[in-house]
Amino acid sequence: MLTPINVIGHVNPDTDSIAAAIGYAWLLRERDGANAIPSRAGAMNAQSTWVLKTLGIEAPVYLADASPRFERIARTLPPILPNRPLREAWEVASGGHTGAPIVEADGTPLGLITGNSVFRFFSRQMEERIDLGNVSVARILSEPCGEAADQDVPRFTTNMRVRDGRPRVVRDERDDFLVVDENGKYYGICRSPDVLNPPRMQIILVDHNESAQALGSLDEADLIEVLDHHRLGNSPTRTPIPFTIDPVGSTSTLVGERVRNAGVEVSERIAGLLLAGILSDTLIFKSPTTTPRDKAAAIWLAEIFLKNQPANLSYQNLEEYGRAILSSGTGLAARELSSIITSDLKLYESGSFKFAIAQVEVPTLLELAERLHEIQHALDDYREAKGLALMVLMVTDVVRDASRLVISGESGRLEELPYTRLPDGTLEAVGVVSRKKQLLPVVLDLLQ
Ligand SMILES: [Mn+2]
Repeated sequence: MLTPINVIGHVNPDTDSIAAAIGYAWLLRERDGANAIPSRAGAMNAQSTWVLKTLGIEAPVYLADASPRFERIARTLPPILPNRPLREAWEVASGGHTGAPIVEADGTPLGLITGNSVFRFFSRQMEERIDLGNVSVARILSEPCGEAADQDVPRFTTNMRVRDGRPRVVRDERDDFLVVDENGKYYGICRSPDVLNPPRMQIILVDHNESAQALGSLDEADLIEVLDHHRLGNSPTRTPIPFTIDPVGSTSTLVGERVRNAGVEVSERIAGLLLAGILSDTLIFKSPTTTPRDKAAAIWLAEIFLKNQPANLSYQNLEEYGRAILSSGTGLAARELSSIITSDLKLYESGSFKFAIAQVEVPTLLELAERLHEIQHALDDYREAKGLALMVLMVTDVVRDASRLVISGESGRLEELPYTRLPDGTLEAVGVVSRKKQLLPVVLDLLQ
């Protein structure tokens, strides 16, 4: 079997990370015949959940870290029922290089037939039957194999880290161990050499390259490729790898371009998914990070998707689809206060002036009013706890391209911000959606 390759986006995955992982894994399978598995490094958010459900696409596999699991080293030998004759199990155990798995009809493993277990069974039979005089090997081999199984074999669960099972294996005299699924049912057998030296996972990072944003234990895996559109911040690799950082608006753009160049036939679902990644990351081309390449890729994908939409959908154009995607995100009412403030927070310094700008994207600003009071308090608390002079929360309405700024601290320094002050004390910044390219430069100017 081909080595599995996990294609995975950053932790706290957004729609671009999910779409790029699924789309790129699909291309690698389609174009290169690779065993590429779309993966995710965290829970799906409301928007990407909506996109996958709308398109009828399965969520990527969740990978908490890149440390190999027992599933990876398990050999899935066909199980043998305990009432089958020992001869049958012995043929498997002596023919292969592992023990033979003896498993009840309901999938519960009873144990393993190994050279040792059979030897012990023969010895017992000889002792018991010595008085009868005539002990035939053929007769012993026709006994139910369950009787001869080693029933004390340690069991490891498929999703357990191999490194966590290693101490147990090192202490044990056995060579073979059972692997069971989360329900304790038989999955396969693993051998001690594989436990002591498991194959490293093969990982492709999409939509990020900094290990701080990647799944855990990346150092235990082989990083074999990076496809991204963020600033460079990766750790060294063991060998040279294909490494792409292209300053476009989304990683889905880069995947879409590769799909187009490969000339492979792309389904409307994959086209709709990559299109969703582009529209989400560029806020339907309104984010200042958008480039002509994002639009070109989106238009090409939209042509494929809109013409052959799944039966339940009837989007007229790319904008309508984009607005539906952006509206599907979680509103302020349903979010934890702490996540509103800290899930996308960046710290800055201007001389000795320390400040923070947090951003939260919402499908509507209507819910801000009812939570403004507690948000303001939480900002004040956070700012004081961190010793900041100023803290700004940028609540961005991604459907209508406007932000509301909630300010805590020395707001006097921001009096000249070119935005409208509303009666509730917040600032209304129409057309402002990017912290990096729009808000931050204006704030830094005032602080000079
Ligand atoms: Mn992205």
